[in-house]
Amino acid sequence: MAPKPKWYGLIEFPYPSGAGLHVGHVRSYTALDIVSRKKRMEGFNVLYPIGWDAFGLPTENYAIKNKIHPRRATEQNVTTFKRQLTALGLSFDWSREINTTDPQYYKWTQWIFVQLFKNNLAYQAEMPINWCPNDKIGLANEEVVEGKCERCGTNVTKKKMKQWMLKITAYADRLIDDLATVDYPKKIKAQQINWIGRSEGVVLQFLVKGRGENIEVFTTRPDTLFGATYIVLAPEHPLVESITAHEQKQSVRQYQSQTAAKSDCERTELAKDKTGVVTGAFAVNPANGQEIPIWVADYVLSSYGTGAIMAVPAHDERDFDFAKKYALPIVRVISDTDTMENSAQFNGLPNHTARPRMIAWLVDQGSARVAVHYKLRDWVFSRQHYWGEPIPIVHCDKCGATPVPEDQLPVELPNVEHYEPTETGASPLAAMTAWVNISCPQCGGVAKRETDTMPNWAGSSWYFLRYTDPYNAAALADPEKLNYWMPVDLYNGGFEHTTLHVLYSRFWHKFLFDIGAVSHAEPYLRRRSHGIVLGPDGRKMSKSFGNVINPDDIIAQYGADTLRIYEMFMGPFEEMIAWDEHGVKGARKFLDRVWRLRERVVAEAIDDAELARVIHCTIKKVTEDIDAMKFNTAVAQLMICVNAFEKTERIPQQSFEDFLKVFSVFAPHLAEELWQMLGYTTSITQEPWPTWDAKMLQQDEVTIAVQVNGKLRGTLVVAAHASEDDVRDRVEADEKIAMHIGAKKIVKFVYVPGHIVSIVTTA
Ligand code: ANZ
Ligand code: ZN
Repeated sequence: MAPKPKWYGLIEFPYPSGAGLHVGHVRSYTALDIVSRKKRMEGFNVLYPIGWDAFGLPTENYAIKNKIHPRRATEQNVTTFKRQLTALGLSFDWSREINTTDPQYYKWTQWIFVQLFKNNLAYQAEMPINWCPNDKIGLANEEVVEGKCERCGTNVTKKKMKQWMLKITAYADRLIDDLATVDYPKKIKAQQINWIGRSEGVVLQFLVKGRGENIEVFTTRPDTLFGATYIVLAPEHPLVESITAHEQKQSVRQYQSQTAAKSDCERTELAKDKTGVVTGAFAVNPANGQEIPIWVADYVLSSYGTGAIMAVPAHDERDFDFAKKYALPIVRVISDTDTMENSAQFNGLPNHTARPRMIAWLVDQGSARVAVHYKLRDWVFSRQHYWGEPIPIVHCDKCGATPVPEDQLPVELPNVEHYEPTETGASPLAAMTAWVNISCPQCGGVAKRETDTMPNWAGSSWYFLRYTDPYNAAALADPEKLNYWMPVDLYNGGFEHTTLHVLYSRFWHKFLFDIGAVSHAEPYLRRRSHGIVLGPDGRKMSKSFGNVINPDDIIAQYGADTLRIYEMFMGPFEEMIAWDEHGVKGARKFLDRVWRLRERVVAEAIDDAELARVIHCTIKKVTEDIDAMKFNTAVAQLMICVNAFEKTERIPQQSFEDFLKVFSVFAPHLAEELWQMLGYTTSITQEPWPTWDAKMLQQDEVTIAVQVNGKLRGTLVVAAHASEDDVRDRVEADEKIAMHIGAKKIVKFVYVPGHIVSIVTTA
């Protein structure tokens, strides 16, 4: 027997929160369950696994609040989730269940970190990090939403701390370019590209007047150089201190400390009132030797480009606002017809001609170099919290940061008495001196363990690899198994993970590819996203709105199949949809109708062409709709099929079986029950997926509309394959239509097969 082809379907493994399963999880998991069940029946070797993304702040916070250990809280939450998922009849391979908090799992998360460290992609840096004063935790940029902590809503401030960083920027180009090799929705690709924000421009040198130093500015608009009327340094720029004139020192320092409290988001907001302070120093414009003032202003960020800009108020909105406020000169260098002006030898040239010539001229004279900058920043990877993977590093005065030897992994999270964050911002692990003090693995001298832990994005950056070989103690997975199962054929998850989890995991996967640990450059062949399920009131489900629907209640009242069918039928899969109790009732009624059909099933074959046509149409439509992830229209077709069954007194068993097979992937419990009632002792899941016959799809007769001079004048039932001549004969023989033609002559007769006849007559 030929080996089965593989198919790997993946859902984003859940975070086992205290709140239990959400109906949003149900939408995503049911959809991929349907695809997985169908693929199995089509003869694929299917991997549809599940596990727990169980480290992270919510569990830690829940544990602190409820005075139980996060490990216990996680166990309880997993038990609840498991019960709920099992009730839904999801066909997960439970033998591959993984848990990111299991030391045998995070051993490999730590191993990957060590490889990153050895390849200079993990490093420590003193970083002004986003700091949530409430959660007492450093936040990645992505966790700051409009200047506020994503978790608790507190205003985020800045705090300088030594952090572990991962050099995702080293992969920026490949993370953009390789998107061309995968099937993701356009919107998701665009979001990733924007997030990485590759920007091609030039770095220009502006000499500081009276000093030997240059200020470098990054600009995407070197063509506007003659219009640069001042320079702006970010308040954190290293030159601020040395160039500021004596009499300006105090106001500059004051301004710097004001800025420290603001988030990048607040600082660069277009609408915000611009502030700044003059340094008293001047810079020389390399294009015309003009001396222009140097300012410090917080609308320039230290973390982007070179942390300094040339301001061109005539052509840049932020610079314009600033120049207006501080009465700085505004010089237009590009006219309304896009030709150059106020630009010396470039005057009169079209902008697109001047631009490359200006760059060449500046590069020639040594005041410019071409540069690419990215919005993407390196990934702040450490957290000062308990409930995460310990970072497997030992600090030695002599040897510096040294990785824990691989044969000593995992570095297990010790049991601490207090896992509350400390007021100083240090991890609770820092207080465990017995654990912290250790001898250096390299020189044997006195050393200390790293006490920071990894962010909750760590375990989810490679979990899909572990499913291929979940109990392997010698490697993150057996290379042969990885090679067989990877890449993931279909990965479904939330839109909100596009720039975080999906990007992070692509980065790790590319790194693992580079060191030969995996054999593909991209982890996911096809990515799709489901729309979120809103509360009945159209708002996001939330405890505080009291609009949360608990899947347990729906299952208890209507059954798991009802919940599955309802969530698939509620609307297009990728769209946001509000919960609707009527829809749930409708789904249950539909299942009741299917249940009653069994009374009319007869063993003998019946020659019913119309019923056969509906069955074949149903198989075709459901097959194609599942492939295209149009689950709602697939359910609609199942309903059409049930209508057709209800119209006949006797349903041939063969037809009913075909229906049950395609229906079974949506409503597995009811389908299995009916299958057994037909006398089968094996499961319907073992049946091959039914096929359709294209010849059977045609309708024998069709109803067509007849228009005379643009007005509907009647309908006719004709053979589906009738020729235009046949149809014309029928039309002319029809008394009612003939009445509308009367004595006039037909000048045009158009027949659109199966749909409409359009007749134009003489006046
Ligand atoms: C002069 C200029 C003239 C600019 C003009 C724009 C328009 P993107 O495309 O996002 O890369 N810029 C550079 N570094 C900055 C920083 N650290 N903080 C804030 N703004 C910064 O944007 C590049 C442009 O953003 C650069 O080009 C610079 O302003 C500004 F008509 O230089 B431009
Ligand atoms: Zn040492």
